[in-house]
Amino acid sequence: MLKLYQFERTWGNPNLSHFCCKTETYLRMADIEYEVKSSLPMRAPKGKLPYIEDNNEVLGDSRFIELHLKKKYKDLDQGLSENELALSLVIQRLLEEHLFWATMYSRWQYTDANWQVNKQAIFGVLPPIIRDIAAVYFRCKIKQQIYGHGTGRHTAEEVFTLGKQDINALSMLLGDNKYFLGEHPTAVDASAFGILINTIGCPIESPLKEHGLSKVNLVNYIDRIKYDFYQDLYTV
Ligand SMILES: N[C@@H](CCC(=O)N[C@@H](CS)C(=O)NCC(=O)O)C(=O)O
Repeated sequence: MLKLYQFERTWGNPNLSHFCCKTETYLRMADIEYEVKSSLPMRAPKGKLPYIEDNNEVLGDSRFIELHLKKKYKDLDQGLSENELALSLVIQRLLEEHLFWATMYSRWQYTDANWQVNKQAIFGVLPPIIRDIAAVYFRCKIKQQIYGHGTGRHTAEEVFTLGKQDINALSMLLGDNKYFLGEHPTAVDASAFGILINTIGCPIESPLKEHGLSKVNLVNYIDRIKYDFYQDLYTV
């Protein structure tokens, strides 16, 4: 059976990693059988989670995993028009390559309170001294990534100004739709759920989260997908 390697569940959500949550949501939306294996980025083929193992094939990066799942199991985007496919890609890139970084800034850099919550969630399982060393090492590394991306060069106000623009655009595009491209879940919804629940639906406080919470359609969208595809999280 396909194995999905990801962080431990936490915060009552599918995953604190946007991309792990995205991948698991695709698997569930497409009704593909899989088993979860807890892992850490240093064990992953590209040094980042998630990765999968499927019949001795090991694949890293949620975008290549998605291509694999579409080809081998089920393509959630089947039947979409060329325009819809283009829109789907554009929305995913905004979520994964832009809004994502504002949420990383919120977790790793914005306030000490957020950092403590994030640290506990990721490193809390490790023994005390190793936990602190790993936390310092990874915080430094991720802050460099945020800086490298460009987000880390802005003031907090600027980071959240840009992030709020993303939220506004996503809320406008979703409108009253059940899913981004209509009545049925497609790949963009797996991505949107993974990134939005980790923006609005997690215990990391910021003006970005507050702004997201003011968009009722986005809040309902996340709640609905969580309820429809992660019933097991409600019964634990
Ligand atoms: N483009 C990758 C991004 C994956 C990613 O950024 N994973 C993060 C967790 S959300 C990670 O493992 N980071 C560890 C690191 O950068 O050292 C994907 O789509 O899977």
